Parts: sequence; C-alpha cells; structure tokens
Amino acid sequence: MDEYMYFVCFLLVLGVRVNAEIERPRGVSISMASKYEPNDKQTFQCLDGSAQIPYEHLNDDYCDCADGSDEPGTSACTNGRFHCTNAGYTPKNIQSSRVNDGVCDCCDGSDEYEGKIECVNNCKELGKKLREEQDEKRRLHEEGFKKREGFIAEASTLMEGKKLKIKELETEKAEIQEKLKELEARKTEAEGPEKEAKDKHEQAWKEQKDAREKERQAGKAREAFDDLDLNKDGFVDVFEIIPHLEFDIDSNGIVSEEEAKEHLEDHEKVDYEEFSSKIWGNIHSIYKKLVPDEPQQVTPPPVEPQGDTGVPVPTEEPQEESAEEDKMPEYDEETKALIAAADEARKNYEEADKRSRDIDGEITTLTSYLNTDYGKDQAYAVLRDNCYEYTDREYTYKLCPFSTASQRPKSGGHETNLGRWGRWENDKTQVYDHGQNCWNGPDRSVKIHITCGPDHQLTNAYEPSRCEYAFDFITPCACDQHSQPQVKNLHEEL
Ligand code: MAN
Repeated sequence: MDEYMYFVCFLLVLGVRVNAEIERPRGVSISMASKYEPNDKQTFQCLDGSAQIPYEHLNDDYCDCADGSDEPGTSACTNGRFHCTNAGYTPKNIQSSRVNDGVCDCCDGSDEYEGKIECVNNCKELGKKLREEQDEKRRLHEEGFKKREGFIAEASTLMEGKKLKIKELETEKAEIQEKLKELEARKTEAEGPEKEAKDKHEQAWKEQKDAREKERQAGKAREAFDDLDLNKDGFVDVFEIIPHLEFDIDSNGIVSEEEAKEHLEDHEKVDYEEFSSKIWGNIHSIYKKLVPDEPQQVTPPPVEPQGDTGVPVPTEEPQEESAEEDKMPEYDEETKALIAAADEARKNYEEADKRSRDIDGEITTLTSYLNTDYGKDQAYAVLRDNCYEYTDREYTYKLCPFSTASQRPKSGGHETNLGRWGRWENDKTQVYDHGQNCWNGPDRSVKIHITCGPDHQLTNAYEPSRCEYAFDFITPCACDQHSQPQVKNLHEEL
C-alpha cells in the first residue's frame, strides 16, 4: 500500500469522505479542506485557535472546540456548521445540529448519513430548475439590456432634437426682438394721433356737458329764487329763508334770523343777480323745495304791498339728466379709424411680445430638460414625461421620473406631494424631496430603488418611517452589463 492509499484508509476510519473531490472530513467544504489536512503531529487546530486536539477527535461526536470546528459532520457542537456539497446544485452550510436529525436539509441527503430517514438526492432536478430560472433571468436581462441600448439611442436623438430646438428658438427670439422694436415704433406712431383725436372728442364732449350743466344750474337757481321769493318782490329775504328747515345750522328745529342771514351771506335780502352768482353755489346742495304739509315755522314775513305771499307749492324734483344724455357720443369716423389702426398696432406688438415670452419659457424648459442627469449614457431620459402608479390597500402612489412623486388615498381625496426630483443617491437610487410637510415631522421624501426589469414598472411603495417613503421601480434602463444576474456556482455533476 503506497502512502496515499494509507492516508485514504486513515481518513475513512475517521469518517472522512473520499471521492473524486478533494478529501476532507465529513461536513467540510472544499474551500476549507486545507484547514483540515492532518499535520505532522496528526493533530487538528480548532479554527478559532482555542485548542489543539488529536486528529482522530475530529467528527468523533464529541465537541472539543469552542467554535464547533472539530465536529463539522456531527451534531455534537451546537454552533457547528455542516457543509453540504449538493453536487449538481448549490452548496449549502447548515447548522450541524441538523445533522442526522431525521430531516433532509441537504438536497444530496449528506446530512442524514445515519439513515434515520431515506433522503432522495434531488440536487440534479433542483440544479436544472435553478439553471432554467437563471437562464430566464439572463434572457430577461439580455432583453432589458437590448431595450436599454435602444433607450440610449432614443435619448441621444431626443437630446439632439432638444438642442436643435433651443437653437431654432434662439434664432426666432432674435428675430422677434428686432421685430418688436419695429412694432413698438409703429404702435407709438399709431397711438399719438389716436390719443389726440380721442382727447379732442372727449374735450368737446366735456365742454358740451359743462355748458349744459351750467345751464341746468342756472335754471335751478332761477327756479329756487322764484320759489324762495314768496312775496314776489324780486328779492329773497331773511324771512323767506326761515321756513326752510334745511337751513337750520345748529339743528335745534328752527331756522333763526341769524341762520337765515348767514345763508344770505349777511344780507337782509338779495336780488336774483346776487342770488345766482353768490348764494346759490353755496346752498344748492342743501336747498329743498317746501312741501305743502311741512309745518310752517314762523309767522309769514310782513306783508309787502306788492302782492300775495303765496303758499309754498309742492313740486316734483327736477328730472335728472337722462342716462342717454350723460353718455359720450360715439367717436367720429376719422377717430374710429385711428383707434382701429392703433388697436391693430397694439395687437401686433402684444402678439409678438407674448411669443417672445413664450420662447423664453420654452428655452427654460428645454434647458432644464437637458441639464438633468439621466444616469449613465442618459439611459433614463426616456422615463421623463411619463408617470407610473402602484396601488396598495390604502393609497395609489405615483412616480413621474425626474419630476414628482405623490400619493392619493384610494377612497378619494386630494393628492399629497411626496417630493420633487432631487438627485441620484447612487446609480440605482433616486431621491425626491421637499414634499408636503408632515405634521410634526419632516417634509415628505421618497427614495426610489431601481432594478433591472423587462418593462418600466412601479412594483412597490412603502413608508419605512413616517413620511419617508420608498418605491421599488423596475426598468430596462437599469439593465446595464455590470448588473447581470450572478450565475450561482453550480457544481458540475460528479
Ligand atoms: C398621511 C399620509 C401618510 C402619512 C401621514 C402622516 O396620512 O401621507 O403616508 O404617514 O399623513 O401624518
């Protein structure tokens, strides 16, 4: 027997599995095999260095090492780990307490070697299934990656288009600025004669109105004088004022001689000339015609020889000028033409001015679009101007990438702004912040966790802490080469 065979026999005695793989004690992985090779003294050093034990104490169903490393293949140590090779599927470490516990934990059945239970080795089937799943994942990733390439090309065309549009708008803006100067001059030019003609018309109307008013006041003064001059002696005197309670200055219910005189500017009596030029102007707003049932305040003035004192006769208040008379007459045809010309000039100017402001707005929007970080190769640009929703039991959450995130109750009610586009936290996490303030809390904000998927889709929305939300979003934009699914290390079938 050569040395090798001798060693193999020795291992077999110790319960060491020997196969085409690297020899190692039961429950030890290939990567750990070297740590379990016997040394010159045929001892084993516990992996935590806590003790040195004879090699034959390995897997002797007695726990010697504090870290359980001497019993990888038995359940003797509570903290030990048993390694299933699971050839054809993925290797697995289980708690060594599960070894020979009558439950199949490893697909190769290696954890139940005492035969308490017959474990079927289904690693091959599991491996096949896993490979199929991984193939599907790879396929989806590949598909996503291809879509992403398309999005990148699309984004590039989109950006070029927007840059071009900005250039066009800038050219148009420059032209409009020139045009505006001309249109403003034309407007000013047309507004001069328009104003002149309108002013002329309005001035003439004012003069006409003033003359009419003057005439009306004169008529009223004459009428009031005739009414006040009860005895028709051609004068209004103190005693003719006294019956008019509106001239009661101290509001004691009677008009005294002094009060009456004061209204006559300290005269005992005034003739029409004086009345119309000096008195009427002061009293016209308070003067009231006597009405017949108004009680007489004083004895009538001494009867003048020249006639009847007369009894005050009620009359209707003179009719106010009709609304029609108050209305300014239409402008003449010439003025109308000037107004129409000025209106046209104003319209042209305002239209051009509005277009100029609209262009500014469009340029601002386009610039902000171009200045946004759409991730590597601008792959995410295609998401802009789109919105995605996810509904849970209570809310419908909405994400409009590079714009806003919001939440609205399913039962109805208004939408709550959860945040506006903020920044990339890393290449797969976006932050939307400065949302609606949370009562007694922070402004609402959302973190978007992005992973590769076959389509753009909001797959989950939750609130890890009050008013701090998290969305899961899948999109082909995230299917970059570096994030291809890791193919699990499948053992080759032995
Ligand atoms: C609303 C929603 C919730 C949030 C509370 C905080 O009900 O926005 O998501 O937790 O306000 O008061």
